[in-house]
Amino acid sequence: MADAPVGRRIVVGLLGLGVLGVAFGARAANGIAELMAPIEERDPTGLTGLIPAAGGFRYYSISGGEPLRTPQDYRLTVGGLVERPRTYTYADLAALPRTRMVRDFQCVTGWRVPSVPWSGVRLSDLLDAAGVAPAARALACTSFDGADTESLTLDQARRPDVIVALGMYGKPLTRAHGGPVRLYVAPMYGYKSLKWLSGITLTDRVVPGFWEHNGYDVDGWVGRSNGRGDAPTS
Ligand SMILES: Nc1nc2c(c(=O)[nH]1)N[C@H]1C(S)=C(S)[C@@H](COP(=O)(O)O)O[C@H]1N2
Ligand SMILES: [Mo]
Repeated sequence: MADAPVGRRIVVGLLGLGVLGVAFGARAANGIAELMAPIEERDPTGLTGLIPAAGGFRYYSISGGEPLRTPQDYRLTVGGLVERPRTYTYADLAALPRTRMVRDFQCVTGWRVPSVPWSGVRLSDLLDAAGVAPAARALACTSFDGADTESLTLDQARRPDVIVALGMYGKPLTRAHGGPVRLYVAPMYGYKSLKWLSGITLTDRVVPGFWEHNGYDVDGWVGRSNGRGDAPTS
């Protein structure tokens, strides 16, 4: 876990971009963010190997590698404040109704990949199946990289554009992009889309995750959070 000064540096950097947005307009600020991205990215990801990847994506891994689960040994547990805790296999998830959407993918550091086709299971379907207890207010999600964590409020998690993703670009999700299963939170910055998803625990309050401990907003809305003036994702 990085310490507080790192987090503050990021916040200051992002606020600076917000000021530029006022002076030059949001488009210019986006362009500047692109130029500055390599510097910005080094801050939150002191632990990270950043590799520019195909199609404008950058691979992120705070654990410094790509953990491996095959579809055969993959498991997703749903527990905490639920009536029916459950462990899903990959085959269980693949058999559930599939949601598809084409949306931009945007990292808070400025890079954006337009019109990415995603497919997966609505998180709300898994929550309904689990029977969320009345005391539950939020979700704490874990990754089988053993490092990254993310939170969502229950209301955010129930949105129809928040999925447990199994596919990207019409193919099974690749290992580098968080396969076999990752979160995909369409309206929020990329850090909310936890890769290599392994667990969902219903909690009575928001438990800030890795990126929030490193200075990012718990609510990661594109264009509204983290002091950025990005256009909303399409
Ligand atoms: N497990 C894990 N999930 C993660 C990250 C990470 O480092 N580890 N990085 C996040 C960030 S900051 C972004 S922008 C996206 C990047 O997704 P990609 O690696 O598929 O491009 O993954 C998010 N999910
Ligand atoms: Mo990111």
